[in-house]
Amino acid sequence: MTWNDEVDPSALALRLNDARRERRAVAPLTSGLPGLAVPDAYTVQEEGIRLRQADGERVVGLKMGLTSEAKRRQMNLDSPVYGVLTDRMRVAAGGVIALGQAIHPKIEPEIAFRTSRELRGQVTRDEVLDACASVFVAMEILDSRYRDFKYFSLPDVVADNASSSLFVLGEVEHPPRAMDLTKLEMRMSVNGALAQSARSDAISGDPVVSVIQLCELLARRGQVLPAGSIVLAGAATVAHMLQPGDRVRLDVEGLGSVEVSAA
Ligand code: 0L1
Repeated sequence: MTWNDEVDPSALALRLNDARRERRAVAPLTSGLPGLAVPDAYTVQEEGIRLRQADGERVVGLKMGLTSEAKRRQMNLDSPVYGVLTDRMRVAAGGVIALGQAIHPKIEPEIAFRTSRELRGQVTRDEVLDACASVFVAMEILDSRYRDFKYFSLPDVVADNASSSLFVLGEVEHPPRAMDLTKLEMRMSVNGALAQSARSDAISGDPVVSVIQLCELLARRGQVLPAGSIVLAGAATVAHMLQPGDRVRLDVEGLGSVEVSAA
């Protein structure tokens, strides 16, 4: 579609930004704009990030979404997407998520990277490993700004910053070549009981492939993955809906653990 005065990306971004700030679920954008395409949706996402930057937030990295087959099937959405992480979205390891400040939050087990060099366009697995200073355990809290999770389409998710809300990072960072990143057992427990488990190759077949895909998606927008970025490689399983009192812990073989609570 082409933008006109009625379909203005800034206005759509403002609608989603207000929904986030006011913790109010809104109708998917495509319910009024069925022609909204994924590239247009990334324009809305970028406008939304500009609003957050104008409010003092600093971009610290990117997240991949819809990386596991389990998640794609659950959401009935078929390709990976990315969103942007800001400093204000970070929760300290062991910290508390205030559920009253969210709409319908859910949490997912992830693996994260920290880049030490810029990555641009088509990159190889070796180039990603060379450009990443470290790999570590992470969880992402999603909080789609749309009513009912199941009615939205890919452009809706993209425009809504891939549902990203908060993230928590493990405190111990490891060199990315120190282990086989495709074979790590990941176990997420809630209040001591196992809630989700998977092997790390559930993330796009290999979490490093997720970073390769991120670079390709960014290149389509004429963008690069900057040095010093945190990259959440995407979830290995479906998400757990957070309830007050939940204590969520993720253990990843070889990478350690991280915990967060919900109140
Ligand atoms: O991180 C993700 O998988 C993005 C997908 C968002 C859909 C959802 O809100 O669960």
